[in-house]
Amino acid sequence: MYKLKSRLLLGLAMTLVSGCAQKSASVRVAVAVPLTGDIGTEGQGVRRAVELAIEEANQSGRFPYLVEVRAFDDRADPKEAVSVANLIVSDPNIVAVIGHYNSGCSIPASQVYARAGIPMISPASTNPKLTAQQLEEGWLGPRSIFRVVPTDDVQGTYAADFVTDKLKFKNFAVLHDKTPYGQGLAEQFRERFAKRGGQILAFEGIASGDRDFKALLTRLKSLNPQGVFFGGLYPECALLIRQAKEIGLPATFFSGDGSKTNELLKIAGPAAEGAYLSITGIPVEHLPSAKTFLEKYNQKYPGATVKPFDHFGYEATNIALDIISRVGPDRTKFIDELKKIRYQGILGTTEFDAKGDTKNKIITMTKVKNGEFAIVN
Ligand code: ABU
Repeated sequence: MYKLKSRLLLGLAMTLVSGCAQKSASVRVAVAVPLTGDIGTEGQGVRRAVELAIEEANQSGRFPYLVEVRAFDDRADPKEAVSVANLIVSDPNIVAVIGHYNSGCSIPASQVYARAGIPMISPASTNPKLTAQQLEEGWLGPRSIFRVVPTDDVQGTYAADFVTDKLKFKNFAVLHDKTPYGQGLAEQFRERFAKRGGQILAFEGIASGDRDFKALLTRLKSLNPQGVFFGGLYPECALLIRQAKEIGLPATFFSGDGSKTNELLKIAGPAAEGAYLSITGIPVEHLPSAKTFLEKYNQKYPGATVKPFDHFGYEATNIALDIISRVGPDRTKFIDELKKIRYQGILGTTEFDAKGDTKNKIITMTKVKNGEFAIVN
């Protein structure tokens, strides 16, 4: 009896020790986004969503090891993104990267990841080049770059068709922030609008970080455009909208997914009323499949606002976790699985095309009404 008891106790102790040993081994997922600066508001949201997904995975008990998040701040700066990417590839425990946010960061960073054979899933970068570059001759790695958001050719075309078909606008002034995202989206809009018979009265770049656009807007006023389309991010978009109102430019403002955030409403204030902003996918609060995600997010982060790309970050992380649970922390196997995945999650079914782009191509148009974004398509 004594011997049996001792053996049981020894067995239990060994199980506990081996269990602890297994859990102490860590497998890492990196999230690389802006965590500081103007765009830090958006990147912090993605980080929160990624951490929520990882916490749920650890609590589920489905992994024999601890899955850890490593968060990196690229400050929305392409050079910093490359530095961050080099740090990430130097950590052998990192299996996959969720990031980056800005296309201008994702494109150069992706080249570092590809050379190291690390898979990357962007929750927000929409410039087509990010994935298209992998099909070009001279690409220095496996085809390992993916994204869960539709691209700017889809969004720019959608916006141009919307203003042509629904609003019957005949002319536009088009502005952009000279970044791969902002300029790319503006070019897609310009091309499609002109193709549909619309007139482009102006096409001009501004500098990210500029704060005074009154001279530019006064010039645009003399052209009397029906609409102004801005390709860029919310800080500049909000100021353009506010200053247009201040100088009496009566045109309707349009922008894309980089501007559609509650931060824009805070800066632009009442001047934002009537502005149109397109967004990738369906806003999370209108997605029945995201109800539980929202509940858990609000529970874990009371008082935090869910940002427009958070549910994409959550989905990208859950896709990564699903693959790790099936093939283990092996980057090569991970990439092979990602290419053929058919994942059912809060975005519906996610599958990737030959470039690595999601096959989900939904764009939603919103309009600011009573200080909120209302769906209008
Ligand atoms: N797609 C919205 C903003 C992020 C980017 O593509 O640069």
